[in-house]
Amino acid sequence: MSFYVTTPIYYVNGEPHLGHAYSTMAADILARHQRRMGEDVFFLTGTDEHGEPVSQAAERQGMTPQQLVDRNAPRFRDMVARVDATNDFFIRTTDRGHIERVQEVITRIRENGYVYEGTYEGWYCPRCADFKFENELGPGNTCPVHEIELVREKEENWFFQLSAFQERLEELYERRPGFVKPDFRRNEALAFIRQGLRDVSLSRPKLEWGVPLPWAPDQVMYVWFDALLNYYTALGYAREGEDLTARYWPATWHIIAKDILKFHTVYWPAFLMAADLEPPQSVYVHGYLLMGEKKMSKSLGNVLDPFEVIDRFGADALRFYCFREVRFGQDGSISTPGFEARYESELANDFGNLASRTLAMVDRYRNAVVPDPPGGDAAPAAGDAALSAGTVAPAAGRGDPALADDPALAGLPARVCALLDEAELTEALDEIWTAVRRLNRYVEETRPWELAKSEEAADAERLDSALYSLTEGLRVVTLLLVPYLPQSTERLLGALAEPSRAPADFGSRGGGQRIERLPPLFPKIEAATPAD
Ligand code: ME8
Repeated sequence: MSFYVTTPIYYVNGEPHLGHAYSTMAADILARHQRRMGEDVFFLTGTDEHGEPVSQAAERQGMTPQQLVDRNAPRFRDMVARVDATNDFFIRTTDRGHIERVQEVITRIRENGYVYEGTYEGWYCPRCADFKFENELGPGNTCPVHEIELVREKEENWFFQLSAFQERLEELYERRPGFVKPDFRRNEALAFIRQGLRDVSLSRPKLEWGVPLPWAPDQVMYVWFDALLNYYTALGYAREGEDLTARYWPATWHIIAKDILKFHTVYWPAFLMAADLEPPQSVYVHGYLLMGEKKMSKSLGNVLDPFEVIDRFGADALRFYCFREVRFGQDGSISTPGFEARYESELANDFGNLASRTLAMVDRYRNAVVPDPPGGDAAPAAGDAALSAGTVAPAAGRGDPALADDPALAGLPARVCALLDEAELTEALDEIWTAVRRLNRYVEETRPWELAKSEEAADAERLDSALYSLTEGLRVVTLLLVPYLPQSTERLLGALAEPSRAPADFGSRGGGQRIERLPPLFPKIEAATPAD
């Protein structure tokens, strides 16, 4: 099966900030998850480089728009690499391949009869690059997003006949209840459609920086249609000499935030239908990361720099924090003290300690060799089978039923994978964390250090069982955490002598493998920042 996930393409006239990193990390977690399930994955991100804000910024800085975008696009590419995203391509809307395909699609839409010439008058926000309806305006004709006064614009241009798609969009929403997630966002999109759709302008006459309309090259395409098409055009030229469209289209997930809901859940599917193309399978609309009460954004000037956070805590910690602290799909506040608290209590203490104490005990009490599960490989226990995903190889080992049958661990891989298939990034992480904490409690309950002192044969067997079960539990939670914590789990899986990656093997292993001890996966904050 193929799996295609995208992020928004970011406006190249600003600096990349944590909001951009957030959507990129979310899409990356989904891409890594599907790859480790053995799927054929394509992951796209990139930059939105046309439109008025870019040409205005270039003019202010005394350079051409092309110079400005060539200077800024690498900053976004760098952000993507720094958060450890494994994108398969980075699209820029100034790519030749993109421009040619945009012109092909728009020509088809015109041939299909959905484009006409007319006059447009309305309130225009240059930062949103969007005309606002009267009922969308803030007090005093302001933009509700950017809190700036809007200008009334009147212009001759070409229109896209969005109104022709009202019924087909309603049908699409009816037929595919999961088209937009979470549900409350689906309801919002559907309410917008049911209000009645008006045609939208397809081109801007006063701008030069954009994709020229093939039949009227004095006008450039409205930047939103140019930008939305990136999800489709990239597949045509991302691999030289190969067209990936049939392999990956329609996209499985578009990951976006709520600010661009209307474009992705109303305009975009209609635009695709107008070109006889399939709409995407689903759009996940996440919330805003807030600093205090406000949306974090460049124009509001309250940006948290992801690069600083990564320098200080590492990319894994940032990836973990964002999806643990803020429920994916909802708005939520983030802060530096919040980072520090979660880092210490959850990464360093819960997970880091579980890993180091498990490795240390196997090393000390069993010469670094994971004991065989009591009873050998022959007869898998019911609880042990429940620990596996259900779709994977039959269980080989036989762990302590006190752990394997515990609701926190029984069936865990299947539950986590099902949540990740639905892009429920926070719920999946909650499940894993409950298991991490259960494993730590298991150490306290079994007290291996006391069993190790005993001369009794039964205690030696208990110690084998406890160490086997603990190592096996740690191996499973580590495999499950791979998409969130790619660097530290790679080190830990190496130390656990776990060979499986894609597909990950959640079915339980026997014993006999030699482990290695590791320095702390998440060093104390003071130690991580000697310069402070
Ligand atoms: O809108 N919290 O680009 P953009 C969470 N080019 N996510 C945030 C965020 C925040 N505080 N701030 C930004 C555009 N984002 C268009 C998109 S797509 C065809 C064209 C993320 O640079 C979030 O994904 O303004 C949001 O939708 C996106 O950045 C907007 O990025």
